[in-house]
Amino acid sequence: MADKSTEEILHKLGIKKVNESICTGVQWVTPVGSETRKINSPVDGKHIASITYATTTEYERVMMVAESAFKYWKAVPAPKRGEIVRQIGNALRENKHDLGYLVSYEMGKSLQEGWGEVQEMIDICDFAVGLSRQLYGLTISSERPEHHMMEQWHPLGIVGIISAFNFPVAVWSWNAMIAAVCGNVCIWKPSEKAPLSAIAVHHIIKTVLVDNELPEGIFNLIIGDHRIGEKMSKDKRIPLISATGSTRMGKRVSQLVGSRLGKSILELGGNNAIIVTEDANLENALKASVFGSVGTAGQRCTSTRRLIVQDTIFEKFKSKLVKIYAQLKIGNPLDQDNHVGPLIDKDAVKIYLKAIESAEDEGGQVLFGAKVLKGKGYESGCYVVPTLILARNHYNIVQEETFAPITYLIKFSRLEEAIAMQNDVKQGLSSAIFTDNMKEAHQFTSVFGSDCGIANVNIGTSGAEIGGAFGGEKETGGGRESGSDSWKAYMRRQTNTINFGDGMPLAQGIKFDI
Ligand code: UN1
Repeated sequence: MADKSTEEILHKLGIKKVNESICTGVQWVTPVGSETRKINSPVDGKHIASITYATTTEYERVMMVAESAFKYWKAVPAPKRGEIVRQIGNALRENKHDLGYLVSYEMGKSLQEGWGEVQEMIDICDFAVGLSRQLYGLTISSERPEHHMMEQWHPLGIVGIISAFNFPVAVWSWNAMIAAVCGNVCIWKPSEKAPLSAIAVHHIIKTVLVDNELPEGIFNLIIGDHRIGEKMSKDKRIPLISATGSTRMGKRVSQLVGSRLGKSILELGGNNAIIVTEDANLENALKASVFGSVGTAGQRCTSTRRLIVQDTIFEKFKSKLVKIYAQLKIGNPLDQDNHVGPLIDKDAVKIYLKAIESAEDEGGQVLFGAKVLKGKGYESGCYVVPTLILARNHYNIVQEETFAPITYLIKFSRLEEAIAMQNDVKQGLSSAIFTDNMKEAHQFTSVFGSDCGIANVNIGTSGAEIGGAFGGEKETGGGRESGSDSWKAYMRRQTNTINFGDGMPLAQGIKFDI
């Protein structure tokens, strides 16, 4: 069992020994099934709590309440919906410490990052509140006399959210808070690897929904295995599925949703590179490279996987990087002295080891790491040493996204060559260049530069702010979530032409006399 302070936090967040896995926002539902799953912490290997998986019976119940809640919620004025989201943001503020702690304990990211994740939730609530008064459409000049043309945005209905273990709560909020102010209701299937954080979120938001006497079905949670995700993807009653996770999972979701001509927002794998040129501020480039590579133990879709460094500074950069890696403290992520926590589970450790082996087989040279930690403090078996490998961009393993702290160092001589390598992977999420040379910076962000959804200058590949649209191209899936005008994906656009005259002129000058 978890220690006393953890027990207290779990209790405060409503986590019981065995938890219901279905919530309709204001009501928890006990599943009829008996398939129970134990959730162990990658931090210390201890059993945190269990959940009972949802079955198709509960799935139908949730769908029914969601459909009826949509009829209610879409009629609530958008700024009033924003007011509910404002209160959810405040409830999250009050619970930031505890929820961040649970995220860290359940998933293994550092406590700072756990709190940071809850902060992203709070920030997106603030963003969504403002947005609730800005769901603007355009007016367009009609070619016909005494006609008005305009665009309106209407909610879609039920939005399905499938989220991954690495951001067990924030990704839900990017989708759910925006979807909610737009007038949609949502159904969330969190990762089976980190469902307790999702349960805690629903305990937190329940108080807001109950206090405001809202009906059940606006925010729904359903925890089960991939079969629930498949059901959601096939379900015609869900016009939009937003899925975050592996490219393999995303392809499956996309096929199922596409075959019924539903919409999807896909936020899948990344293979993110930082280009460091000889004109870079080396200290900053090193800091960003290390954080991007080892933050969340390399388990962000925005993690830095490749460092493409100019030949003239390569040796200097490499030796400084290895020195920093040697100083990284690996251990319990709840201890703020540590820099790197565990991987999510032992399967992830196997994948880490296999990737290193593949890199070596292809000619890669391990510069640091390549080790699983054992002994006191590492009992969970999930702690690995962040690894640096001298590699070439075309290696098969370098072309893959490995969800672990493995970073490939690659040399270049001309910027065009570096950009070509940066783009020469299947994924297209995030990218960065470190340079103080204005021409290089602009080239990187121009049409001749990065092909990714995110292209940064003098900051790393991870840690995107919620105000920007988040997502990427190619096998990353093409979806955009969170800020900017991503809200449009959660609404349907309606073009209205209104004739306020006495005649009936036709467009394109067509005459039709009767
Ligand atoms: C993810 O890993 O799925 O930009 C999301 C970042 C975070 C979000 C990552 N804001 O690193």
